[in-house]
Amino acid sequence: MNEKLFCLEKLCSDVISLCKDTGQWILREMEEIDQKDVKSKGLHDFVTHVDKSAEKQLTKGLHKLLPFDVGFLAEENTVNREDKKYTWIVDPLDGTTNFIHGVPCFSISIALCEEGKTLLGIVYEINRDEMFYSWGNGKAYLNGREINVSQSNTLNDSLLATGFPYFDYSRLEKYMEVFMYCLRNSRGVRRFGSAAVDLAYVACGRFDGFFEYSLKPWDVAAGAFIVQQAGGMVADFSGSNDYIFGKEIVATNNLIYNEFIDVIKNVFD
Ligand code: 2AM
Ligand code: CA
Repeated sequence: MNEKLFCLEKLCSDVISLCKDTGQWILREMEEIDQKDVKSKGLHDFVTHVDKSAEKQLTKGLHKLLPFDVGFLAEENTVNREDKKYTWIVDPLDGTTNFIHGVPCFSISIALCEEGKTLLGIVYEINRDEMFYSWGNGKAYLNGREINVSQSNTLNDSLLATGFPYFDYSRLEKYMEVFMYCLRNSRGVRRFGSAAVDLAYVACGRFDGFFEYSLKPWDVAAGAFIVQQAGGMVADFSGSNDYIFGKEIVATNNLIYNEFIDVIKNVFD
């Protein structure tokens, strides 16, 4: 299959419909969820039948939309990973811990990549019915309205977001050093519990910057792309491009990037 055989704008709109349907189903399931439904995948890492069923619904729908030469990289492994020209990177429920505790911040995150290059990204924050997306025309959208990163030009004027380490404590001290710097030198630091939402909020200018380590490709692929399309910057902690598979990410508006990455580089180098 080659790119001429599908229109990214139409594909994006079809994936949006799919996310809406699955997202509303997830919301209905939240009423029923019980601690007995929660299984542990690793230290402090949980999964429910809702994550798995949502992933099946999404990957089935995505397969119908693009049936050929497309593989999946999906968090719950309900589909085999195969290396193809195109890859859907899917997190059916980003913020599972919030979901099982009834805290209303979780999302669906879907990106389509062609040999490592992201072609489209969608983050659907289910509770607020907010659809963040871009299909690579140089623009990003929230519920049909174009969005851009913020204009704050110093960390001191910035609201930042992060995710606290919850299983890999090997870099906790360095993380805390950056965190303390941010506490002292910004308007504040938020921790919402869905990296995809944090990135979407950087894209639309609610947050000015975000950093976290130990993230997986499905947590960041879509959101990082939306940030870039909205005019922002994304990097790993050394300022390079290995932020999808490299398990560390910093995303900012274009104005505070140098100041923020210097703080992170100095600590993590
Ligand atoms: P997940 O819900 O898809 O696993 C925020 O720190 C990120 O880490 C989220 O994107 C979340 O993705 C992941 N995560 C996994 N387990 C977590 C936990 N116990 N607490 C916080 N985040 C967790
Ligand atoms: Ca997940």
